[in-house]
Amino acid sequence: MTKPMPLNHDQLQALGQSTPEWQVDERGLSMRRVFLFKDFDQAFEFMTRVAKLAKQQDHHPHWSNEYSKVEVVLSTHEARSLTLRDLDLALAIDQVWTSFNH
Ligand code: H2B
Repeated sequence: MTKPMPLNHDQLQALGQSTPEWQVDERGLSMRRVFLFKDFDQAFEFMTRVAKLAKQQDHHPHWSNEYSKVEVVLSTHEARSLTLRDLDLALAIDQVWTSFNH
């Protein structure tokens, strides 16, 4: 796989439009979204589905779970920044969230 490049200014602007629910940190190095579910089972089911996506995309979230809350932070370690890999995973995670019965 080619080395991922940090997103440039225009790409960061576009990111805000395609994934508006995600907060990009002030230096443009990571993006974060919190997901709230009915209970732990739902949250864990969501994480299971996201874990499969992460495996498919060979790109992995930094995340935490406490009962019904899942916090996801995306960043590309290799680039020490946000890259298109984060955007792709964020879009896929948003689809999982949309398909969820929350
Ligand atoms: N996930 C994230 N978030 N950043 C990376 O740079 C990364 C990864 N690198 N998952 C991948 C795996 C890399 O280690 C493999 C070899 O492609």
